[in-house]
Amino acid sequence: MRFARLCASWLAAALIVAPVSAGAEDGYRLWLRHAPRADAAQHRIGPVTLEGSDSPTARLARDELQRALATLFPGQDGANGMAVVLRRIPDPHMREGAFRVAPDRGVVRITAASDTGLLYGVFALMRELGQGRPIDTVRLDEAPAYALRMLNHWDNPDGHVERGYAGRSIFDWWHLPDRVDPRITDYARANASIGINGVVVNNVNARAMMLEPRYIAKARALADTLRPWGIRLYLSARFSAPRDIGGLETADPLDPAVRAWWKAKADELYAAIPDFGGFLVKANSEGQPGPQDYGRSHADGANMLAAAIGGRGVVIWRAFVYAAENTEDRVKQAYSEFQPLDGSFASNVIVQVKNGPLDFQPREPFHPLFGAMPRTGMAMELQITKEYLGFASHLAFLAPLFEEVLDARTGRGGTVAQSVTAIAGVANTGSDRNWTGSDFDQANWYAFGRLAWDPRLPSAQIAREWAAQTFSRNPDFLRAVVPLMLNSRAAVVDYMTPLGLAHVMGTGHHYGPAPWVADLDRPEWNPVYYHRADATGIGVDRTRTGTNALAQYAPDIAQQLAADEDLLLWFHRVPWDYRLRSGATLWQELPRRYDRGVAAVRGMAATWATLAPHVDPARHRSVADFLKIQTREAQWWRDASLAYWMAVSGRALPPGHALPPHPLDWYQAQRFPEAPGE
Ligand code: BDP
Repeated sequence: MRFARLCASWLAAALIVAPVSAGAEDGYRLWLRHAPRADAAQHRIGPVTLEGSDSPTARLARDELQRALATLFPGQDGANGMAVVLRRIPDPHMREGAFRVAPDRGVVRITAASDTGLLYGVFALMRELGQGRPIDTVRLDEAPAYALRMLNHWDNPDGHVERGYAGRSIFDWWHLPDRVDPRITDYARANASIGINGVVVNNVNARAMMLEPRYIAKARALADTLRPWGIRLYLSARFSAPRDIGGLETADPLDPAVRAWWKAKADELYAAIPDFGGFLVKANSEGQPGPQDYGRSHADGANMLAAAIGGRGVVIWRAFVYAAENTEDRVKQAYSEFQPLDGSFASNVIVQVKNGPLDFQPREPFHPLFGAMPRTGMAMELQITKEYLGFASHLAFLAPLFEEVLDARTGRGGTVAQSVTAIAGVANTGSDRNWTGSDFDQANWYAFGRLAWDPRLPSAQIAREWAAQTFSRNPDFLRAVVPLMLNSRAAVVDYMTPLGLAHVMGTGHHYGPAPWVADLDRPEWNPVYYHRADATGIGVDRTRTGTNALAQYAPDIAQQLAADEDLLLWFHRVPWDYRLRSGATLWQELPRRYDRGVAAVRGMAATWATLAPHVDPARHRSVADFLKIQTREAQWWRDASLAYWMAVSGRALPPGHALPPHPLDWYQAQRFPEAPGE
């Protein structure tokens, strides 16, 4: 009898896992694989029940947990096991999305004041179980640090993704609204599992077309699919839309007809999508139209849209601005333009600032606007897609980069994390089967969501959580892979942009090294603008004797930044024989850093090779192949950069460093017009 029941439940469980385990691992299931636990037989898991709500979201939460438990603990028949009760409770003190998980007299209780909170509670419990925790020891009491945790997709309506390295857009605009790709549900579920609750579905370099009725119908179908997962849809809006598609002569934000057009457009959007999140706007930046075309300020433009949206949503206005006519140091321009506007933005405007003052480089100081606009709602924008960090083929775990900026003290009362009310990440998803182009880039999507939920989470914890759920919870595996991940971004800094160098990538596509480029139209498009190397020295003087960008920081922070040798060439111009605190000269230290970066990548590849016993062959192979590419490209970065620094400085390499195998003009002659993402 006992045996028969065991067989029956084994069979039931096998049926549940069969469709998943039958195919090879291809990364599609991300960190939500719920691989069966080796200790499954030692646990008795009971049924999952739902109390206090029967909404689509609450039912999703229950079903999600039921399915996960059946996969994590195969062979359970539900009898005499630890039951899980999801219960919505009226608690005005619980923030939206907050939840508690606690064992209580033989059951596990997940409680929340909203259905989305229940859903997050379920995913949080699954995360713990996925790492091997016993169900009756899980105790969680969490609330999100930010109300807005958003992805920004730079996806175009034709399916191309700007700076996308994972295939085409996942949004199949052409077939919407009639066909909503089932993948959108899986995408929403993955986002919900890490707490992401807002999605801007189109590129900041926006087409006005996205606001036409035909596209509003498409957006509505997407919004309907995202909604049960607690996700609101937002649109990037082109500022000149009243002219482009509205038949008006002007897009002047103070013109009554323009204001009326946007108000009617917002009403039309809310009629179709009652929980529409609002607009994201890139204005007067890199050729995009904006209020300055009419002599108006960023605040005039943002406030006009904010009035159209009203209390229904927000306007997210980007501070990524720099102008061709402006001779001011590019890294100073956003602060110069926006800081004086503090206090003049409407309450439903959020100013979105990139993590650093330049542009998503492997390493930058934090943006001086953080903490400098206390009367303005601020968001931080991070780039999850690796435009400047080796695309999808380089393994670079970005949590340490995100953590570095979140934890930075602004000197104006608190950290960067404390100075913002929202977090946005430029998405790295695409139509590739594994979503992000490479398996390890899934970790950056995951890390973004986890840090937007709780910016105090240590990178090491995030790496461990992700790797255990995605690959294997074997302790030997985790002991090797977590440090590999944690050191990977520093390796990229070493082989691409050591000691505060920046923006030395190939023109346009940003693939590979090109520090020599000096012939582009705008001065600040040229890598030479960012290092100014010649026979006498290298680096940009951003102290008082130079552009004085340092003065945009609080005085004690400016002092610290000025003393940070890892940012040496960002803030200072120094002779090649400049002596570092270690006693080495700059010319001795530079090749050491490049070599250290290349060696680190070789080390990563060697470590990964030893992990084959823990990872399924398909994914192991794919990561190993990418590491081969990364090893070759890290070497290329090192060789090309050193060949160029040798030429401009007129110096031979210090002893102990191999000569680049090719002359400089060989590196300069490389062309990659087909590089992805541009
Ligand atoms: C740069 C990208 C460009 C984006 C721009 C932006 O190269 O494709 O449009 O940022 O953030 O990093 O607007």
